[in-house]
Amino acid sequence: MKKVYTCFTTDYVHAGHLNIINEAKKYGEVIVGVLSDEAMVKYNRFPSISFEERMELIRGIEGVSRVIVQEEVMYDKIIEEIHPDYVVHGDNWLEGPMRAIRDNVESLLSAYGGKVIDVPYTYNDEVRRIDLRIKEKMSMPEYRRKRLKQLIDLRHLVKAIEVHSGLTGLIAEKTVVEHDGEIDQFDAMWISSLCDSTAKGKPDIEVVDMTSRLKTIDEVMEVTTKPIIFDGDTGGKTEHFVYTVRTLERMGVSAVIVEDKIGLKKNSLFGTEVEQTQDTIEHFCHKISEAKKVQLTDEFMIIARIESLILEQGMEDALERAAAYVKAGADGIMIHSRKKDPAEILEFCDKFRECDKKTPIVVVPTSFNTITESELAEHGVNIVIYANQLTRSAFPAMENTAKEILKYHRAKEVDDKLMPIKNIISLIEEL
Ligand code: SPV
Ligand code: MG
Repeated sequence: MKKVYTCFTTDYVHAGHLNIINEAKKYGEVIVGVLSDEAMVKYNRFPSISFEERMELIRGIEGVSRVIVQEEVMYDKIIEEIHPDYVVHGDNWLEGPMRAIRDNVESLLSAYGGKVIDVPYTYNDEVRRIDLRIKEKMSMPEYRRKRLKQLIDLRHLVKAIEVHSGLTGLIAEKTVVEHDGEIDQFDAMWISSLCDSTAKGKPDIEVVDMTSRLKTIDEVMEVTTKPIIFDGDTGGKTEHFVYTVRTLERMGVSAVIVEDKIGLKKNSLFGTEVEQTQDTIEHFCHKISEAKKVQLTDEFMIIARIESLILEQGMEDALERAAAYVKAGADGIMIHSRKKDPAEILEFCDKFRECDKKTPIVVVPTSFNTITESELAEHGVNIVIYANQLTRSAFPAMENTAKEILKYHRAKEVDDKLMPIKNIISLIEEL
């Protein structure tokens, strides 16, 4: 009997999957691979049920003879292992980033005469409804909140991008690329104080009040499922910060990053060019421990941000603070620098990791942007935040469009730089 292989990334079986199995059966014995959580997160979305439950779900489909694990998005290992005569997949992989997976399968199979079978993808109301329900479930606080911790365990490095609106949220949620045979997407979203303030035309000095910041979170949450890391600035007074933590946790935010500055906060990238005051270790530890006391789940994370390198207080100070903040209950450490050279960040990470193997490290490589994600991960970094690049790319594009319209007294000259009207309309899905 011929071997037919198909891989599922689903947590719900609908008519489309049954159709694939029925087609596959026509060619021989059907083996179904279930994509591991790690691979699924990279390629598709976070599963809404456990890996074991997903295996069980597929075992229950009539006509499936064997269910196995597929550890990687690309099929090299699995094809080597089972040597199928056919690989069956929905024809949705003929387009977009998934095309690279199909190409990979086709070239592996052609080496020994195997064949790809593309089955017409099932688009109907039931499939759409199920997709929508899963997305809605994933956006609920009880599913979203814990996701950051889960991702830290699953992913070699968690990648977050800045968002400050529904639209930027959609970019973080939906952008998937294929590059050099790898499929990738962002894992999480960063609600930056700089970009949230900039979007409102205000300076990054905690002048945009918490009600407004929470409204931004709500807008983003409405249209996304990925976990949120909130830039909590200094957290304000400890007595106020505890309320912020309670609210963020209830909303389903996964983490707040709170920085060890006090008084009028200015953006860190100004460094010592402006007056900024670092909090005392004792006072900041008290802020962390009071906030940890009000937290109701163990899913929410309070990440302490150290400004010693920004304020030129030296490596020893940064390391001393890191140890103290972890002792006070911080669930992670963010270390920041405004140097172009990543050396001081890497030195911090290496030294911190000598004594603390577990506490997650977060970095924001805005200035030290030559460093790659894998280099950061090698030095023990767990979360990388691209903190402002969406805003910085949108602003010049919009400004240029405004200038061109003023120059030519019409919009024709800029039209070829703009997203077609049809695309902007279809960017937003309707319920
Ligand atoms: C932000 O994005 O608001 C940050 C990171 O806090 S930084 O601007 O580098 O201080
Ligand atoms: Mg900020």
